[in-house]
Amino acid sequence: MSALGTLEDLPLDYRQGLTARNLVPLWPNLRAALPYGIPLRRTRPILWRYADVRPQLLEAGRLTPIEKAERRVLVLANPGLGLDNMQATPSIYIGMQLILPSETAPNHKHSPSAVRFVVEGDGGFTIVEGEKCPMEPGDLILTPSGLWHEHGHAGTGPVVWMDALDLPMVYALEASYCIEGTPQQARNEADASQTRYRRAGLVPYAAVTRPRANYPLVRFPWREVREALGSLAAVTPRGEAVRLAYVNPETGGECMPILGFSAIELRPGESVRLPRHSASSVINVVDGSGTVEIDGVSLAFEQFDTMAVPTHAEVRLENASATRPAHLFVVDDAPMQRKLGFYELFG
Ligand code: GTQ
Repeated sequence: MSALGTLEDLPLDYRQGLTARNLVPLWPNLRAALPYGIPLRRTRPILWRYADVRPQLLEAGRLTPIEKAERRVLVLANPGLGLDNMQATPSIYIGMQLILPSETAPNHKHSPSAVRFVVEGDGGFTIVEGEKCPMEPGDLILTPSGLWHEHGHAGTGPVVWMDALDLPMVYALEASYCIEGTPQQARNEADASQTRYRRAGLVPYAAVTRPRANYPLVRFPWREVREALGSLAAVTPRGEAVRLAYVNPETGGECMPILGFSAIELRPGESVRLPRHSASSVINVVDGSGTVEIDGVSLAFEQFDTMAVPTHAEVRLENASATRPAHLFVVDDAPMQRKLGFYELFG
C-alpha cells in the first residue's frame, strides 16, 4: 500500500486557497479517519477509585450548597478524551452525585437520557414523572429523555449514586438542552412500575393489547437482580460469564435507546473473558474485589470503583476472593451502535 500524500506535499498557496474557501483535502487525513483494522482509540483504560472519589465528593458537599450546584456531581472524565469534555468513554458520561439529608436537586427534564445506579446511603429518592422511586444501594433508576425528574433525601448520612448519561452523543449532535420545572406532585402510589412489572414473564394484562410502552419499568431493584444472578450462577458453566441484561419488560428489548445496562456475577475465584465488541463501556463494582485486564492493562478493583473500557477492547475480569462472589454493573453503548447498524461482536 503506497503512503498517502501529506499536506506538506501541496504548494503553500494552494493550501491557503483551500483554507480561504473552507475546503480540506481528504487524503492527508484519510488514515486518521479510517484507520486499517481497528479504530483509533483515545479512550484510556482507567479506573477511578471510590476511595479517591468519596472524600472529594464529601468536600464538595461542604464547599457547595445544593442551591449553587443544581446537581452536586463530580464527573469521571477520561484523560485520553480531554478532562473538559466530560466523557468516561466517547459516548458515556459518568458522574458521581452526592445528596445530603433533606436536600433536593430540583425538578428538570432534558434531551439526554440518564440513569442512576445507587452506590451508598439510604433514604434517597428520585421522582420520575410523578412516580417516587426509592433508591437503595445497587438499584437502577431510569430517567429517559424528556421525562421530569428531581431527587431528594429523607434519610440520614450521605447518599451517593452514579449517573450515566448519553450526554456526549446528544451534545455532539448539538441537541442537548434542559428545561427547568416546578416541584412535582408525587402520586399516591410510590414505585408503581416496580409493583406492576415485578416478575419476569408477567406484565399487566392490559399491556398485551395496547401498544408497547417505551419505559414501563423505571426502577430495577438490586435485590431482584442479585437474586436472579445467584440463580443463574448455580447453572452456568465455570468460566462462562454470569450476566443479565436490563430490558424493557414489555418488548424484551434494551430499556434505553442509546445506553445498555447489564450485571455480572463473578463467582469465587472465577476469571472470565468478556466477548470483544465494538461498543465502549463503563464498569462499576457493586461488591467484591479483583482485577480487570483491559487490552493488556491490569487494574485492581475494589467495591464502588469505576472503570472505563474502550471500544474493541479485550477484557478479562477476575474475582480476588476464593470464598465470596463479586458483582459488577456495566453500562455500554451497544444499543445505539446496533440501531445505527455498525455494532460488531467479535466473540
Ligand atoms: O441528576 O438530573 O450527573 O441532569 C448530569 C446531569 C445528573 C441529574 C448529572 C443531570 C443529572
